[in-house]
Amino acid sequence: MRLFTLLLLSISALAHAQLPEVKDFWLQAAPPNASVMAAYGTLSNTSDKDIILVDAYSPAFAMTMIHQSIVVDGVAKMIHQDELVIKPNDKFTFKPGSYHIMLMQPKFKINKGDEIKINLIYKNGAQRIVQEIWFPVQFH
Ligand SMILES: [Cu+2]
Repeated sequence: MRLFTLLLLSISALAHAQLPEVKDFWLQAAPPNASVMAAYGTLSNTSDKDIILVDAYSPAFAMTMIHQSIVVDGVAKMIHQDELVIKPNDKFTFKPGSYHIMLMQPKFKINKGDEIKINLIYKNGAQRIVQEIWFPVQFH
């Protein structure tokens, strides 16, 4: 079923718009009962058009947001990102202390070695395109 869905998504994606290549995604393993986790990885734009990431959603969490961590006057803050633009032949990396996919309120216990799904949502004109990715929970 999962393979079938992926194939279907790949085919429809090719027909409509280019999706980035997804590389090295991982979810930082957290202590039991942690209410907040973060995912990291790289999106590569191998197309000749901008790719615009506007949202993310994981069925394993109550809320998902795209954030950038910054430090202002010695205070750490997280800034919500409305859209991230990946230029043609460029890549974008989510990494600790910088951009991350913030995952809040897990719906079940998430352990090291689990595979978690996130849907990345891209904007293509008025259209929204979904890219479903699976990646491991691990310590880095
Ligand atoms: Cu955050």
